Amino acid sequence: MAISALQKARYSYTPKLPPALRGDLNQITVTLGAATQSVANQKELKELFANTYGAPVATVGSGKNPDAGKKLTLAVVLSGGQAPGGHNVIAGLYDGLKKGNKASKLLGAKGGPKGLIDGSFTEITDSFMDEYRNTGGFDMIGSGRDKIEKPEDLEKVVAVVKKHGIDGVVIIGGDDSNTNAAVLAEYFKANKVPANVVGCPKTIDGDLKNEHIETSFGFDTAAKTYSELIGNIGRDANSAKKYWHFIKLMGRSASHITLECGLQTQPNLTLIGEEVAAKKFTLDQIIEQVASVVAKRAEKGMNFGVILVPEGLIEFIPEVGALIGQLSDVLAHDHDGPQAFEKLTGLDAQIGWLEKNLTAANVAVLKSLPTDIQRQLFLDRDSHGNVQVSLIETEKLVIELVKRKLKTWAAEGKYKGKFAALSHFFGYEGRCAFPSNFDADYCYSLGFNAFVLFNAGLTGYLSSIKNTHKAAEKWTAGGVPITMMMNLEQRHGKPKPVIKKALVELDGRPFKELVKHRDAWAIETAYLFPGAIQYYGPAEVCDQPTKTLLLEKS
Ligand code: FBP
Repeated sequence: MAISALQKARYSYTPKLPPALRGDLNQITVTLGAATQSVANQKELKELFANTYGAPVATVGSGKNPDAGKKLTLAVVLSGGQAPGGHNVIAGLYDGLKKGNKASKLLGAKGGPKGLIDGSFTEITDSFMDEYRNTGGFDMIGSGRDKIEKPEDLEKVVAVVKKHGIDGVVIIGGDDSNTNAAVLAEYFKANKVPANVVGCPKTIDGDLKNEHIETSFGFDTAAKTYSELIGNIGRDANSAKKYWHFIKLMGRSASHITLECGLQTQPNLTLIGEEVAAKKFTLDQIIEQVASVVAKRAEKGMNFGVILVPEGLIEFIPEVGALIGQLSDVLAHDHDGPQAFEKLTGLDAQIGWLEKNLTAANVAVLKSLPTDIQRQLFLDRDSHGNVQVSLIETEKLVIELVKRKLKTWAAEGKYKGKFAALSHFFGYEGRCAFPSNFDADYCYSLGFNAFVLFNAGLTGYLSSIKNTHKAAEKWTAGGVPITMMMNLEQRHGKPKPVIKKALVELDGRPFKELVKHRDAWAIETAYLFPGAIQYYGPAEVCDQPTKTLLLEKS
C-alpha cells in the first residue's frame, strides 16, 4: 500500500503518557474514592442502574498490582462520527494489554456497535496495529451509529461475549455511545456476565466534558483544521475585498468548535447557539445583528468579512427550536399510519399534513422559512433521535435572510453597501485529519489507561486523563463512573437516561474572552492566520492545546 511521507513519519512518533502510566505495570495501581451521585434525577437513575450506580471515582497511582500480568481478551468498538485520534486509543489499549501479557488478545468490532452485536471481529496484531499508529480516521476497524440498547441486542452481545471469552469491552464514543456503555455495563452486572465495560470520550464536538473529563478527543485537531481554513479564507477576503464568507461549523448542538475557531481566527462575527438560547434571540434579531455588522463595515468601505455559524444554531433559536422539537416528536410517533408523513410526496402535501399535526405557531414558523430549509427539517433523525443539523444549510438561511434585511434597509436609505456572500461548511474536512500531537498523546493515554481500569476490575467507567492544559509530564490518569454524568432527557418523546451534554457556558472563560473582543473584531479586520497543524518543531508551535482548554483550566 502506498503511503504519504507524513504517514510514514508519523508511524514512528512515540506518544507521551502521563507519568502514572509509565514504567512497570506491576507498580501501577488504582485507588477508589467516595461513592458518587448522578448530576440530576438521582432517584430514577439509581433504580435504572441498580448494580452500577454510585461507583467511586478512581485514581491511577503507584503501588503493587499483582494482577498486572492477567491474560485478558478485550473487544474494542469505535462508535459514532469519526474523530482524529481513534486509532491511537486502540494503540494505547493494545500496547497496555500486550505489555501486561503477550498472550492477551484485542478484538476490533467491525463497523462499530453492530460488529459487537453480530460478533464480527478482526483480531488486532502487531503488524495491523503498526499500519494505523498516529493516523486519522476510523478505517482500521470502521465505526457506526447503531445502538446497543434493545433487549434482543443486549442478549446477542452476551452470547458473543461468552462465545469469544471476552473479559471486557471498550466503547470509544460520544455522549450517546457512552450512555450505551453504561447500559451494557449494567446489563452485564445484572445478568452476572463476567465482562466489564470502559468508555473513552470521543467527539470533535467537545460536548462530552465535565470536572473529570477535560475534553473529548478529536476536538483539538478538528478545531485546528477548521481554523487553518478559516484563517486562509479571512486572508482571501481581505485580499479580494469583495465577499462576505458565511462559514457553518460542525459541532451538533454545542458551539464549542465555533467558539474555539472564533478565538483562533478572530472573524467579524462568531455566533454562539447557547447565547441565542439563553437570551431568547428570535431569528429576526439574529439577522438584524448580522446585517448590522455588514452595514457598519460597509460604512467604512469594507464590503467583505467572515462570519462563523455553529451548525446547531438553528435548534437554539427559540421559535425554530420549538418547531424542531414538535416535528421530531410528531415524526417519531408516526411510522405506521396510512396517512403517515413519510409516505407523502411533495412539499405541499407534507405541509398540509403538518398543518393538522403541529401547533399554529409552529406552522407559521415553518412557512416563514425558505423551502429548502423546510425540506431539510423533515429529514430523518439519527438513531439517537437527534435532528441531523449537519444536513441543514443554516449558513444559506442566514445569507438569504440577511440579503432580504439589507434590501429593506437600502430601500429606507439606511444601507449603501454591496453584499456578495459565499457559503461554506466545514465538518467532514476535520474529522479524519492526522491527530495533532495533543490528540495523538491524549488518545494513546486514554487507551492505555482504559486497560489499567480493566485490569483493576472496574466497569461502567470512562477513562479520564487530567491536567491536559499542561505538558504530558504533568498529566494524571483515573476513571469516572458514567452514571455520575447522567440525567434524564426527552428522546423520541420519552424520558431517557443519558450523559448530560456540556454546552458552551456563558459565564465560562472562553465565551467571556470572545465577548471581550467581539465589538472590536466586528468592525476591524483583525483576522489571525493559524496555519496548518504542525507535527514537528518547537513545542510552542506543535504541542499547544486549544484556547478553550487553556482558558478553562488556567
Ligand atoms: P459524534 O457525536 O458521533 O462524535 O459525531 C459528531 C458529528 O461530527 C457532529 O458534529 C455532526 O453533526 C455529526 O457527527 C454528523 O454525523 P454523520 O457523520 O452521521 O453525518
